[in-house]
Amino acid sequence: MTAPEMTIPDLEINRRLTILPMQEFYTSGHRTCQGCESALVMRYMAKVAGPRTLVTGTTGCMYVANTSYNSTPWALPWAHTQLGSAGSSAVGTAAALKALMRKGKIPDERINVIAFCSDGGGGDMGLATLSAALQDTRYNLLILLYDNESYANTDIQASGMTPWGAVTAFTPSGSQMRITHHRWKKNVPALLMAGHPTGRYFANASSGFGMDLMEKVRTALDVGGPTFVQTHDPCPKGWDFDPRMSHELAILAVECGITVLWDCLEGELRYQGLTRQQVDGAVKRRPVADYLRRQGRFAHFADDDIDFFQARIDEMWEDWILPGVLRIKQTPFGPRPESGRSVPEPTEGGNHG
Ligand SMILES: Cc1ncc(C[n+]2csc(CCOP(=O)(O)OP(=O)(O)O)c2C)c(N)n1
Ligand code: SF4
Ligand SMILES: [Mg+2]
Repeated sequence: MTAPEMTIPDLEINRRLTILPMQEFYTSGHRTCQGCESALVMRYMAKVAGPRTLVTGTTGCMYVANTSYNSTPWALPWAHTQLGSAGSSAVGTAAALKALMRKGKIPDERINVIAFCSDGGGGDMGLATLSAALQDTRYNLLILLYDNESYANTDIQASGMTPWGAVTAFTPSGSQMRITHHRWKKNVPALLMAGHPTGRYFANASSGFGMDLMEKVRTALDVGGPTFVQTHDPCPKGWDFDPRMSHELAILAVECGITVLWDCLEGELRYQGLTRQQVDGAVKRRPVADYLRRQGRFAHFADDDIDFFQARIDEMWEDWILPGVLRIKQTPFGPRPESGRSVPEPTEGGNHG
């Protein structure tokens, strides 16, 4: 069978997307929850990757809900890989392709390799494999981490990327202990970027900003590898809100400065869209309460908890030298001007760690 026509021509690295193909490569046939933004991320990712793409994905919602018996939304070659092994599966797939091409068993052509994982399988369990993949400069590969902020598929357990204070199956709120999740969210894209100078492209995106997300996926694929993109995806089941609000919540997280749209191409850090306007001071961040108060997982928050959350977000915007990206407030070259904030501890009932 001849390969389907490439629907997006090869782009120069880092070009803005102006034309999108009509074709979908993640289609109907999945069983994700109504309003699942991670499913939308898969659709965006597949659309801009095009048909000459191999995808692997770790155990989780985007595996289980997309592989019901005799039914799948994938119109691309797709394979499941074990929870925690996105990085190794990306390297293995890219290495196998290269070997087949070298031996002349398949034509030597560009084939995208994408391995996806979520916060549990990538940000916690599989971090070591992501690290190994991002050190391996022999292959072109993209790792996409869809962050739905819990181990969603096994009924919403807290991960290292679950926001502070959120209720999950493992971190309920009770009369004695209002807050039982005490860990501040792990910043995986910055962690990977800071520690892997061999990585060519790192990006933080949001399901609420589809064009930005697709441009980031496309940039990653065009620059080659190794590359990493993370997306922030509201999950109605895990976060406890009406599915109609999914997209709005993703956008709100950016408006409040909780999700930061940034990327780093070959060592050059940039901000995008609304985030960029916030960094430039052209747009003010909304209060985090606007985002938190719309979700059942934060319904137990007292005003003090909101204040604590707001102070942490303010700190990362106002005191960090790279706002919202890396917690560096002071260097031998000096602090950020106007900094000097101290973040309060959560108050009675909110701090039982
Ligand atoms: C090694 C291993 N441990 C535990 C499990 C059980 N398990 C399957 S899916 C899953 C949740 C994964 O969470 P995440 O990676 O965040 O993906 P999500 O479900 O949120 O899409 C778990 C714990 C497993 N499949 N393999
Ligand atoms: S639990 Fe969340 S991530 Fe999983 S399919 Fe439902 S909405 Fe999507
Ligand atoms: Mg998850």
